[in-house]
Amino acid sequence: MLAAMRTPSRRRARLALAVSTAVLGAATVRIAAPAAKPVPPPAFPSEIPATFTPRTASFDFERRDVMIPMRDGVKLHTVILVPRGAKGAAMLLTRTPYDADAMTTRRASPHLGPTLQGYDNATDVIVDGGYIRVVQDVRGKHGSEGDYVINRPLRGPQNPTAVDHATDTYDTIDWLVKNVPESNGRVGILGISYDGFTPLMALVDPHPALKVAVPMNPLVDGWIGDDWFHHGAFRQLGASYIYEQEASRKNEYPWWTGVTDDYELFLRAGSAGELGRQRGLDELGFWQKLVAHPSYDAYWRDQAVDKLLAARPLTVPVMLVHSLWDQEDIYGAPAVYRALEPKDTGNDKVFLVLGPWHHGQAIKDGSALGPIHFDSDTALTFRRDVLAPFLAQYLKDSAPPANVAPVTAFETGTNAWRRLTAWPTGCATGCTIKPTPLYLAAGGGLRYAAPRPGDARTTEWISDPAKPTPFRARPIDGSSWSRWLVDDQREASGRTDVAVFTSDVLTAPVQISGQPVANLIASTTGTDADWVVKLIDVYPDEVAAQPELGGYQLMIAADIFRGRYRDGYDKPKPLDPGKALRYRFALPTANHVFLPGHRVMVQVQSSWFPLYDRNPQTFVPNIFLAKPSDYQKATQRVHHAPGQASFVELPLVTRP
Ligand code: PG9
Repeated sequence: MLAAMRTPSRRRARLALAVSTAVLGAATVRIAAPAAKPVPPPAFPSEIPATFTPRTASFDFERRDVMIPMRDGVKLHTVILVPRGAKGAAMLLTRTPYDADAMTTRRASPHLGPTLQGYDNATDVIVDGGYIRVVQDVRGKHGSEGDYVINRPLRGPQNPTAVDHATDTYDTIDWLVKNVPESNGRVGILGISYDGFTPLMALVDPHPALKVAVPMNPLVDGWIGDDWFHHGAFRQLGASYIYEQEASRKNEYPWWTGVTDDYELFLRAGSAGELGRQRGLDELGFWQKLVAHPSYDAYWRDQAVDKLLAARPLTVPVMLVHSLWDQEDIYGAPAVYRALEPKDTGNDKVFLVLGPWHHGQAIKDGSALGPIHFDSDTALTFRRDVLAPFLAQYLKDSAPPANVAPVTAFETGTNAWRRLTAWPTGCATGCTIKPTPLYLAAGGGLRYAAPRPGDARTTEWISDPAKPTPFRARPIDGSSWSRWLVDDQREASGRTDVAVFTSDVLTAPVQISGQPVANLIASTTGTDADWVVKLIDVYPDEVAAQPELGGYQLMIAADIFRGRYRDGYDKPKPLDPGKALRYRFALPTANHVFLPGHRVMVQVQSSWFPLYDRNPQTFVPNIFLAKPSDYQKATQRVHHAPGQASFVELPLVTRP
């Protein structure tokens, strides 16, 4: 079809050329005259108008794109979506590095709900609530001016400028209340992850119009337990995120791997530092800071948000939303709760929600996580019964007080929501939490009784950096990343580089609320080592209602600890080879009931690759810069002898 049309048009062009030559020739004979003026090229205007204004009069919302000036003159790109006919409506603000335009044009639609759906799945709360939706690019990203610094620290030792997320939020709110006439002058701020970190920063010297903050899955401490390190072990899978976020303002350079299995990619690179060099990450400011600050020094301490907020007054009600299987920021929300709760003397400022979710699942379908089903859409319940009334109470002019408990916690195992007065308490009244050691025992046992004389003293395995233990079944390609914390741990328990300890079948429920604590007595033949401890619920051999759960090994709380930090996170030291040393660290928050018929399991291993970089097992000052020859096999031993007992301390709920 296209080829057939091409020939006649070329012929037409040749004909036109012949005619104009003949005419010009005739003219030359009759007039000996001035040189011919150059013939202006024919006009053939672009079909695209210089400006185009979409006809949106029929839309049920109005979109305003504005550049809001900050106190230093930098302007931040902000999208304001005002429901048509809104009057006296409150504003819900999200501040993001993830592109305000993309977040507000997910689908072209004349309706606000579908327009936001996709990125902002809490449309049931935002749109049905009649709020004015405001989404702003943080400074330095996408449409905003200024310089980008990941998780820009507060003004102070780590930020020499006069601006930070607290001042930018203040200036934004100040502009909004003066320039959005449809608003009632009240603003709430909410968001997930990075966009959950910004609501926390908004609590520092807040604008008086800020009435409520809902940080969901916020990054709080990037070294202890959120995105970048866990207890000193580097989360190198974050390299792709840093690359895309920092290689350009508008994320123009997609990360590439060239392999189907990230295990191969990171193993071939050698160290995280070497991967950074090969890929140009070493040109990016944040990567340079990671490499320069592998330990918990002032760079990290000064920007730990829980510590910052603990040192300031709390005036704005805040609801911290935590996901019990958060694969990215599993530390943050409960840490801020611990920091703020003592200030909340009236028990009316700090609220905590614990849901059975992955990172961000609170605004998605919360009926299941992987194969684990929760008997109802838990995320919908949260949004409808907790989040919506909570926001309304503080933002709407005449909303009734929300009947929201100080702590709303989903109990996994029994699949029930609990209304609690504080966290952790285990039950509404009368329960106590009794830290109870569950001992690793000779022969792979796990019991409340301490080790006995005469039992085998250690369990050992070889940890080989040439074959690190995968954190999930290979190939590891990023798919289903959000579900990896609920992967079946049978994959690991069958390996020779994973030590496994299992209880007898339970005859009564075992309920835990809070952070289990790993207390390992361990030795290595190397001079550095990583210790991964996983607390697991082992399902009965057969589960009639859901056969694929027969024998399933579900992680309830698990984390990694880099051995060099056993004397202090800021004091990396070589380990004494062969010496039994104590490693004590808290695992992430759990609220779980191990049911009768189930068993409790603890797995211990020395790598979780490639999510975490490999420990060379030879002490080097900076693991980012480890050389291939530094990576050495080691024999690891956990001890379970009298006087050298390893255990996991359970936050056991005891009922009156
Ligand atoms: N976990 C992501 C993140 C948070 C904070 C800093 C950098 C990354 C996120 O999902 O936003």
